[in-house]
Amino acid sequence: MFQHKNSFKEAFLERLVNIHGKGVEETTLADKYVTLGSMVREYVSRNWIATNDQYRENGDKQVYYLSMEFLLGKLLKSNLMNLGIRDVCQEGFADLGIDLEEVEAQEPDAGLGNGGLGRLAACFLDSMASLHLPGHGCGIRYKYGLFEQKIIDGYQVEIPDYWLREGNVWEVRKSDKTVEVRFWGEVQSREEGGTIHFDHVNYEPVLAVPYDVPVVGYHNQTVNSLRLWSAESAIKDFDFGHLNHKHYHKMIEYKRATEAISEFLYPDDSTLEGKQLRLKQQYFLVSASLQSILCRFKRMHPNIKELPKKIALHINDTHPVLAVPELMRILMDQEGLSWEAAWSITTETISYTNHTILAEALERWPIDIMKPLLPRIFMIINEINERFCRSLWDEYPGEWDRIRGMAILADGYVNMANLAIVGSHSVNGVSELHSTILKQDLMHNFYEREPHKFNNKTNGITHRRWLMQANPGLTSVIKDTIGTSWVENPSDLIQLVPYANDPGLHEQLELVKKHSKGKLANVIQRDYGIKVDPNSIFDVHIKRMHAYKRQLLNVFHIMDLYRRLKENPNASITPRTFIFGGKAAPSYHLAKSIVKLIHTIANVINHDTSIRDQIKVVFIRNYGVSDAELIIPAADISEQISTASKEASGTGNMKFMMNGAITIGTNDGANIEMAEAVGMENIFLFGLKPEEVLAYYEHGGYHARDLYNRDPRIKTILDQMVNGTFVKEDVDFKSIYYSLIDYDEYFVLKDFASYIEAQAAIAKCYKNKTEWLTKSVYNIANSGIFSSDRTIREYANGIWNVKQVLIK
Ligand code: NBG
Repeated sequence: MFQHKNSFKEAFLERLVNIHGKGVEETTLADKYVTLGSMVREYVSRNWIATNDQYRENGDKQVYYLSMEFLLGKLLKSNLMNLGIRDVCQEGFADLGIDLEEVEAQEPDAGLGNGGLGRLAACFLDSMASLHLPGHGCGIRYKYGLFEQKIIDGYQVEIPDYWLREGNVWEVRKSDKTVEVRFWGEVQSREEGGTIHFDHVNYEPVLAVPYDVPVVGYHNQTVNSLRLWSAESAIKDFDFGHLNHKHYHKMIEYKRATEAISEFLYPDDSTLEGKQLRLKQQYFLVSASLQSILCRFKRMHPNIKELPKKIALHINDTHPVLAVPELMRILMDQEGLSWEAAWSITTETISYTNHTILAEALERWPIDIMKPLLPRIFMIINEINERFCRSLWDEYPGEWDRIRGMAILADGYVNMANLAIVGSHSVNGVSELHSTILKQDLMHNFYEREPHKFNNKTNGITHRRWLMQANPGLTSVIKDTIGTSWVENPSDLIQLVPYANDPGLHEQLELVKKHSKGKLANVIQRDYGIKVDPNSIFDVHIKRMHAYKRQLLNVFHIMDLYRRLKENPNASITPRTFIFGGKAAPSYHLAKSIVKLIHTIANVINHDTSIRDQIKVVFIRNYGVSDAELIIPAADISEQISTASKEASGTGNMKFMMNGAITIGTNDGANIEMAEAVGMENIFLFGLKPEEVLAYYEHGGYHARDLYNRDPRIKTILDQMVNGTFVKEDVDFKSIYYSLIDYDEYFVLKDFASYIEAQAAIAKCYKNKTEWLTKSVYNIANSGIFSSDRTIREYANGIWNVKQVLIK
């Protein structure tokens, strides 16, 4: 049906009418989306089955990427592109007077993630399938994704994101693969044939029902799977006795509690949510995934000891770390292995990525919460801890502080990162700097004991979505200049270097950028009523709202620029459009007041005619994957200005680079490797170095108030925040004000002068078109190593030991 536009048109029209039961004329764009989506899903299924058959027949080693988050965005366009059938659809639709892009826009974003960690998982799935690697995702089918952000009167308001309202054309419910996950109850021990067995009794069963989503490789036959688990009640199997009134209520309560497990994604990517429900979600994901993975494994391989040869389990941050005790439980309680045998299989199978050093994000669960909820799992964790601590006592006699810091159970908590390190064979960070900090600082004691476990895997992004799909204009310019080998081998983008000064290429790049900026400007005008000039510098800061990401520093630059224009009305600057986007965690008050502050200054600046439209400030509400695809190609400047040492890697930074934006950034995360790749002259780095920041922390910070008193620019900005210059309404930004003046944990004031200097250099550089475009070419040319294909190859070879499988 996708061979030729005519057969496509025919098949499409027939489906459209059949599925929706109305005449073609009456169908909506959404109907058309569902129709095309289901056709594509069906088209994919042949290869999907073939892929699974081949994996099974060959008994190839499989990777399972366990993650609480997969931030997929939309799938129709990327599936059409990966399948190589988008042109046929576009032509067929053109004949029918249908705009394919409009149809694609109908798809709701699958927002099953918070930010970088979830989006990284989605990029990895795309790379694994595109590189012919047998790698699958395991996650939760949240009914509600990350909340929808509304802005009311400048404030963030959260609305549930019921993304499944109209169903999901990509998923296939596999009821026959349902498994049971057990909570609560107690553990009984019994002796049998000289060994002790443990039985989990009086538990509450929850059914885990898988919904599989195909993951389509780029121009190959591979279709891997993303298995998302949904929680359902096991009413039939659960003994309520006779359904009298009391039992009825108990049943309703049980049903509600069960379904709640896959209801909501926790909207926080940086602080530990100490909620029992979150722990339930984590165990639900892990137990369901492991049961189904082992069931498949056992059908093919009778010898359980082969597990590490045939399966790699990767845990995305500590959220799925209960995979360690869960695998131990299955191997011992169900497979009858000894502790020692189970332990060596478990640690050889599991590997772990750390994604942050922020103290508040390091997971610790109160024993009081975990023990009753997961009695057998807790028992096993306890035993892991005992054995581990015993070996520490032998190695470090009397060093109680060291041992307490490394213990899995300490001070009434289960320390999840320690469990992850002890229970896996590989621990990696996500950029060189981050991995170094793990080794030298956060995990130093572990590193000293087992240095071989520690390694780095610098993050990457799929160039298929973030360049080819998001920026078709730039894609064809690159193809016209250096051909197409970079599509397969993104590092071939380096072939652009000889053209770095090429006026012809510059001209085309400028045209493409203008076009993208125009498109974004139209959306801004349409959705926000703000008129922005496509000739101004588009200076973009899009990511989660967090103090360490320092949206405040950006705001202070805007306030400073504005002050200068007000003081000198005839001054002319390089006009700028500042674009922000990002959600604040609902309970993160400071981040929410920064959202309000941005709206407050935007409101004043955008309406001040005296500055002659030289500055505009826009906040894109409900920022998500699809917005990023629109915004990034239109950006001139990429704001990557986190406090040095705090951003583990960043991945947005790489997307901008690949689209030719110039980075203004700190020496943090992957920015450092980007600078090494592109050269210092093609990136604007500023601010404290990570070692300086860490040294300040050692000594309790610095005196922010002195800076306030010394630098009149800073004083003016801070005073203006609270003295009514911007704030005509009844809000106060005192909490921001005091957070800076009293402690300034994230060195906003400390880096201010250096940031302003870098921004001035950027403004100057932008005036010289040739210089700017040359930098832009160098950025694109050197972005290839930040493709997630490179990252995934490193995981495949360095951690998982998994080989390519070409699907026939
Ligand atoms: C985030 C880091 C980012 C990093 C992504 C992906 C968490 C816990 N961490 O810097 O903050 O790019 O992970 O590795 O979400």
